[in-house]
Amino acid sequence: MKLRFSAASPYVRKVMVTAHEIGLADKIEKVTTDVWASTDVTADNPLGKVPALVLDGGEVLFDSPVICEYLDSLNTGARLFPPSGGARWRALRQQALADGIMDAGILARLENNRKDGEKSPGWIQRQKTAVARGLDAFEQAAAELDGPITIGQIALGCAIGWVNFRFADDRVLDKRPALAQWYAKFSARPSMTATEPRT
Ligand SMILES: N[C@@H](CCC(=O)N[C@@H](CS)C(=O)NCC(=O)O)C(=O)O
Repeated sequence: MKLRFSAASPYVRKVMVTAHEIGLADKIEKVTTDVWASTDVTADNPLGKVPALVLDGGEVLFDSPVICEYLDSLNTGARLFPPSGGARWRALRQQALADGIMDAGILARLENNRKDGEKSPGWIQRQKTAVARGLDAFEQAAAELDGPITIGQIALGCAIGWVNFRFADDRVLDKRPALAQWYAKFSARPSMTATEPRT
């Protein structure tokens, strides 16, 4: 399998953490792709985004929730996507919220990178407030993070890791003690230490 890869992308990291957790990381060939310069990523993903996973038969999967669920279908151990019931909807909701934190954080960062005079402080604030509310929701429901690892926890670990990487000065865990405690443990997993974000 070939993965359109960026070492800074939290969505790509979700895929790689998932692959490590189920022992498939060495089956994935990384194709490093700069989405802002690439001329051929759209051949694999019409949206021009990473991650995209090219299967051995040539079929392409995107985006990160679809790729992670595909990898989990190859998993011979305990499922990262609980198959049914309340556990499934909880994990999917957690994944949606964590992915939304990434989405809002990236929108804030892209806007902030625009030239002075072109950027909208109000838009940046709106997105950063969404990040903060998302993290607050996880803080309030931190007890739900106990239990076997799921895609919800993986997505949250990657979201927090990315926010810490790109917005280190915000120190988002300082005022969220339950989340800080959970993240200290989760980020020590080999799947997380092997995939730390890099520019
Ligand atoms: N919903 C997608 C989001 C993927 C995404 O936004 N990736 C970023 C890199 S972190 C990207 O490729 N951006 C390029 C663009 O927006 O044109 C997923 O979960 O995979």
